[in-house]
Amino acid sequence: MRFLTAGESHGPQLTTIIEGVPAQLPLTADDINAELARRQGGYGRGRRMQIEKDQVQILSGVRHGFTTGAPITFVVENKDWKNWTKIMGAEPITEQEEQKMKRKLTRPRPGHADLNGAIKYGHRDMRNVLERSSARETTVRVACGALAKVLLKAVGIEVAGHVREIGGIKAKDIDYTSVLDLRNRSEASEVRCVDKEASEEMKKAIDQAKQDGDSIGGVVEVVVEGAPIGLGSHVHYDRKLDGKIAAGVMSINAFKGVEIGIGFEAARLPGSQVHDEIEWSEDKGYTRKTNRLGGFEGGMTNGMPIVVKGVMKPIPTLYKPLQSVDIDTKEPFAAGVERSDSCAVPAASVVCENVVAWEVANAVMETFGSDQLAVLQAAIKQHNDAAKEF
Ligand code: EPS
Repeated sequence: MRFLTAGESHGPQLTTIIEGVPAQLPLTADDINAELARRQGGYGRGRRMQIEKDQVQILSGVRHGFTTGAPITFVVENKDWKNWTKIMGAEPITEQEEQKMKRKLTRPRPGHADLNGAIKYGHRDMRNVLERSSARETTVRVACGALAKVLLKAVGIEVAGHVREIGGIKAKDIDYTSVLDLRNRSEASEVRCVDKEASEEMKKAIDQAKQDGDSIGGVVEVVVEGAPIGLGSHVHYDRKLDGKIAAGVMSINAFKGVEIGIGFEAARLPGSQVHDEIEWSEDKGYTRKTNRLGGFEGGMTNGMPIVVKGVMKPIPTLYKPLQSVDIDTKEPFAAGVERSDSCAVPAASVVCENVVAWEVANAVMETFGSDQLAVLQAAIKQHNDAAKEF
């Protein structure tokens, strides 16, 4: 499967076209909208989320509630567009009109794509960079992930995400019985954190950051349960699924690090405390006594839950801006201030969940690829039965 996304933060709409989805998959706009609503929530979001009510329009590839095998088009409208039609319009405008609108950005925000993108693409107005580098784009990446989740669910794979850390406040390690349990408990928290005490502390930290005109980041975690053994491959670097997941997570706006399983902690422990001992039972087949490697050995899934963490840096748009330089005058200035969120980590956990879901669904299609859902389901069942007895 593959997809492209298009659209600017304050343009008319966001669009994605997804190709390679098997036919006969039951799919409705509600499946996608539920995920879009989750992404819009979370403590610490700014005023933009009160303007938008993200709803998908399915414009191709689905008929009477089932995928047809043809490319699927999702469109999500930007309600804010009506306030930006002139500023963001495709039609030429005069210099006087541009000056009157006062929305030209010439003071790049440290940590944002503004300056590098402007130099690279030759834009004197860095709005041309900002509009596309905005995390608004994650709306349609989540729409793709929502579709991936529907496909995964149909083959017995569940995905959940939660927040482990915000602004230096860490959640206690939690015991969860299943991915569904993890999902229900994180869903009940405004910061998507299953530790209730830590949730309250995180909210206070977000309030403080907002009051200070500052922003804070954090750590999110995604767990995938039910993946068959052998998604990805050891035979070539670009077929390793842990590598693809890491690339997907790293590509989310503001993400600066990825860990699989215990991740960086593996550097500090002896091998006997890192690798997971192998067991076999008639009921479950091959399993591991622990899951420190987060479901991966040799770039392939080993049947244990996939566990991925991602680090989000604080959002670079600050109401108390850092020092920058005006690209017209080269004089030092405070960076530009745009409306923004003081913390988007809870929303980012939903994005991360959907990005990981896409990579896993894609690996399922690569390994068991089929044009029809029922054939895919049969192939996975046969593989799972054989792996148990192997
Ligand atoms: C963003 C800035 C804010 C966020 C936006 C990401 O938008 P605005 O400039 O319109 O206030 O709300 O996120 C979304 C719109 C979204 O849907 O997540 C940025 O600069 O990255």
